[in-house]
Amino acid sequence: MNRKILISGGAGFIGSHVVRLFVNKYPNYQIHNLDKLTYAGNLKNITDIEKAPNYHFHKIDLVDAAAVNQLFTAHQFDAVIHLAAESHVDRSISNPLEFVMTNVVGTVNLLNAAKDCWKGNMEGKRFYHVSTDEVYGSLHDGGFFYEDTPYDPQSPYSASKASSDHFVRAYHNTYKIPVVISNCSNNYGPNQFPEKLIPLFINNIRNNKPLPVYGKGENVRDWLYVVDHARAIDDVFHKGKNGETYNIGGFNEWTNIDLIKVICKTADRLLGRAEGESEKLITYVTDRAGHDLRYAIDANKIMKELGWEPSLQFEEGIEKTINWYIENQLWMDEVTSGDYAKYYDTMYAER
Ligand code: NAD
Ligand code: TDX
Repeated sequence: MNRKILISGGAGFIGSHVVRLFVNKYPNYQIHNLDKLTYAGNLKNITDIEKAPNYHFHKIDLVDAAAVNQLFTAHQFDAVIHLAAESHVDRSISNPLEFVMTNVVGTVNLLNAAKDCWKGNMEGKRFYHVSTDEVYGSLHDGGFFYEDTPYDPQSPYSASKASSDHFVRAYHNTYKIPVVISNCSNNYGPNQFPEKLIPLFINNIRNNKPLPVYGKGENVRDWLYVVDHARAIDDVFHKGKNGETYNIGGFNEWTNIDLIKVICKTADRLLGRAEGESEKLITYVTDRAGHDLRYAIDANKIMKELGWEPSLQFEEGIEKTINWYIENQLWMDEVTSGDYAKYYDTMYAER
């Protein structure tokens, strides 16, 4: 089947893995990547597929409704996989409005473009919204987040994602847009911007810089390898039921401090350092404001109904990840120096 799919946020961390999977696995699909290329968007993440005949890139800000409408009208997409977002909790604490603009207004702009284009013919259409487990709030007494857990977002980031989820459901209910939503736990793997815990700490270990642990390091996160999230997105996109939500997670919970010790130990081995060397860099710093204690996803629905399961054990995934950052020092250097931003001008100058 031929399809024309708009993927938003495809030059970011998770989006780049989703774009790669779809471009390679579905040569009959035309994959259009819409991205504003903020600090988090990096076309170097997808140089391996940028010349594929079924791949197209559009540098567009989702907040620009006219540009989004124009793109939709020009290409008549029959599906959307929406990943573009401001994604870092600490940035949302210093600049909440930026998160409202991209995550809420940007999502509504995309919904409106789909609604107008698909009016009168919703057959075979699909608007897939990629969201986070953080919309469910913070767990304190054990248990898991289920698909019907009430929303209770605690940070400006999760409030903006929760709001976008509500808009997607409202458009399904009001305008009958065929939608599907997934809420995933923390991702790790290659190409993650080094403001997030794992790439930041790997880079700091490499450079013998302090490892800033927020509070006591007792917060718990459930970690999933990014390629397994991309595989889950493929399953939800193709097999998920209209109007449904699917939770995605790795059943892989770690306190931050235990996770950091695993990273230190693995990095010592891979870098040929004495065991215990990197742990000396651990530095406890002031906690994040309103720091959610624990996230834990129950992923049984997607496993039972869609047959998805994670392919990698955590020990294997974290070693692969640390190795990737060690072997791709140039990627890290360009990201930390800001040089990657020049790539767009060179690559797309005469297009
Ligand atoms: P990211 O920050 O690495 O990438 C976001 C991408 O969106 C970037 O390429 C950026 O340029 C683009 N973007 C930002 N603002 C835009 C705008 N106004 N218009 C167009 N493009 C814009 O994020 P990520 O970690 O890859 O997350 C992708 C999605 O998955 C987000 O919706 C996030 O909420 C969700 N999610 C992330 C995680 C995680 O652990 N990283 C977990 C669950 C869900
Ligand atoms: O320097 C740090 N020190 C530290 O202790 C950083 C950057 C983080 N932390 C802690 C805060 C969290 O408890 O580590 C944990 C993970 O932090 P982040 O990598 O910032 O992720 P988190 O806040 O859990 O949110 C992530 O998972 C859900 C993503 O950033 C979101 O986009 C996703 O929706």
